[in-house]
Amino acid sequence: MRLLGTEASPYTRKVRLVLLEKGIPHEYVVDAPREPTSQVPRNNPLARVPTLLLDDGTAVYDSPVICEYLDALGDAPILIPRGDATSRMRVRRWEALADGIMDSALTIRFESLRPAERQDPPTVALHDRAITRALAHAAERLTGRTWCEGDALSLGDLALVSALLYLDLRQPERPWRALHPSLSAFAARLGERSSVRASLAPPPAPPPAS
Ligand SMILES: N[C@@H](CCC(=O)N[C@@H](CS)C(=O)NCC(=O)O)C(=O)O
Repeated sequence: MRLLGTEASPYTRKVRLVLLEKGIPHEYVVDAPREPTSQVPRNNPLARVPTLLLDDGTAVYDSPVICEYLDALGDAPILIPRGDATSRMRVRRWEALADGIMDSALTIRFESLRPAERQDPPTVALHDRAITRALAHAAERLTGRTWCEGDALSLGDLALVSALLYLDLRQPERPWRALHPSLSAFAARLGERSSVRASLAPPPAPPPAS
């Protein structure tokens, strides 16, 4: 299988972490969907990354669907609980919280790219408040805990660290570590995992043009 994504995309990082944690063989291809040569719009009508291409050409999107599919491929480790409906809901809810942080941070990013006179401060403030609340909510629930849910790594952890790394990239001035020691410790713990380190390494170079 091939994963089309971009280095900055937090949703792509979440999927990469799932692939790496589960040891699923794959090729990661950096492919910005707006580039004229991008394969993304041909495969995903929404023209968004991440898009996962299976060996038979099937395209899988968006990131929660991809993560659920990948998790169902094997049990080592199980990242979305299978049996207990409440545990499963809690992990998916952590993912929703993290994805919501990503959504709001992306909205703020797109606003910042518009000419100053066309930016909408109320929109930025709305999404900024959502991120602030979501971080406080996550921090409170992580206090005294190692993992978002249960006693092992789950998709919730991978989604949350992806959201935090995106904040580091796009909002380095946001003092979430100082405000939330439990989140800071969580990010440091997750940052030691080889999957997270590999996702932050420079991507493979494209093959030379012939
Ligand atoms: N809900 C989607 C969101 C994906 C998304 O918005 N990806 C952004 C990049 S972070 C994208 O591809 N935007 C289109 C573009 O940049 O042209 C998911 O979870 O996969």
